[in-house]
Amino acid sequence: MSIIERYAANPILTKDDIPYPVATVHNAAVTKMKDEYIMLFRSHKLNGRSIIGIARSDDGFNFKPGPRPFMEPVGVGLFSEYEEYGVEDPRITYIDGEYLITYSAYSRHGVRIGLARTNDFSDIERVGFVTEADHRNVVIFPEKIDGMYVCLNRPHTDIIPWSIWISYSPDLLFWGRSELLIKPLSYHWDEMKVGPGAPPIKTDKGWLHIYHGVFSTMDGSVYRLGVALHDLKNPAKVIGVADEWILEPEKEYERTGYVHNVVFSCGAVPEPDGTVKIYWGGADTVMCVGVAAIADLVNLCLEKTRPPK
Ligand code: M1P
Repeated sequence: MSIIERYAANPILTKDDIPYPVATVHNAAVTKMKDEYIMLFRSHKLNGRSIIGIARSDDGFNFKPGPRPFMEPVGVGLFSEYEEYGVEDPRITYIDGEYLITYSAYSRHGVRIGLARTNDFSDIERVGFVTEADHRNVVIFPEKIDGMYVCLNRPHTDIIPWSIWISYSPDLLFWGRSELLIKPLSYHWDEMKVGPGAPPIKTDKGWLHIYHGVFSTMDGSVYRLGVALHDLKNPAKVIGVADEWILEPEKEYERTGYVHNVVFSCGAVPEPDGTVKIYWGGADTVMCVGVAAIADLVNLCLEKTRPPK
């Protein structure tokens, strides 16, 4: 039996549900605002560039998309220069009474991470860029630790493999004290690259972090999901990285699409009953959800581990 139970009616959102023209609906952040689930999803427009849409749900499974995109590249100022090619792969963190949204901003200068904030998902304010090029996959912890904001991130580099780093900030804009935490492992399902997935979830055993790992094959790359556990007081201390993946492309809607063989998560919602709803893009084309017991994911990190680096 799989550690994540796929929702029987997956995919939960596709391009056919969206009331404006898009080619894909994938890699969505999801959060809860009071009792409502808010999803921010990435879509390729018909010119191949990405925008971010919004959808809402009462139960976390049935989502109704909004009538228009939520975030598109802006046309003026600093943001226009760095978002020119599109905005992608949002993550949402609720902290200090507001929702922070990190997203990949693409331009002729590469990819870097933008930060926006909102109180209610009706308006957003763009705050700034929190990395230079080339970075992707920034997830912010939902609590300050020792007075500092904390994030996991993933620089691109050809010198070391794409790895998961941690950084700290006093004000959300200036980040530093960076350290490499988790590297791809040779001849392992994540040997090509790893990257932060959903913002970490607080458990009594540590911060549970769902990440993605990539394996290169003669038939292209395969994207899977894994889990790691970070110390609650010092998240730079990795308590355990599970040796086995928790989800791989198995269903037709994960194996075939815009990019084959991809499951990619940008969001997970912990529930009061000890389960977590994990959201992932299937084949960079559709949105899916599954449910896991948080204790099972934590135990996997503690009982079947591989070295973090
Ligand atoms: O096509 C699979 C994924 O490829 C990239 O992922 P990464 O950040 O690991 O390089 C991104 O383009 C991601 O959006 C996409 O799902």
